[in-house]
Amino acid sequence: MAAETVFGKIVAGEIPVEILAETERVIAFPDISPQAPVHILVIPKSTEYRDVTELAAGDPGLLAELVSVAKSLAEEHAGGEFRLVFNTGAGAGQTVFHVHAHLLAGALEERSLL
Ligand code: DGP
Repeated sequence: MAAETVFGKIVAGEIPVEILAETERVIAFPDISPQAPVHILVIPKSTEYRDVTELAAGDPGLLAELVSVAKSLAEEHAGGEFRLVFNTGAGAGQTVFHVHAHLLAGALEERSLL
């Protein structure tokens, strides 16, 4: 179980965000500090999974749903081509321990990997 995080508060509606996509189990909203012309966070509503390895092991179908939502958003906002980044672990730059995919698209710098 992930500890309470800012994304848990977003899922609970305690911190307002612009919801760009929503399914029963997934929501997506703009990153507060965009690193690309399109920079959207796609997250499960469940607070159970700290990172993508836990999600892949615990609920691979939900991981597939994240990817599917990311693809739809990339089609809507950036012609369908995109980069999906899961920072995993503090040493790799993860700061929020509620699994999230960074969807990056639109005129990306060749080496901008976040
Ligand atoms: P990471 O470093 O991979 O854990 O990325 C966390 C991202 O979350 C970072 O790019 C900034 C974003 N972020 C943090 N707090 C908020 C918030 O309150 N609202 C939104 N929209 N994004 C946030």
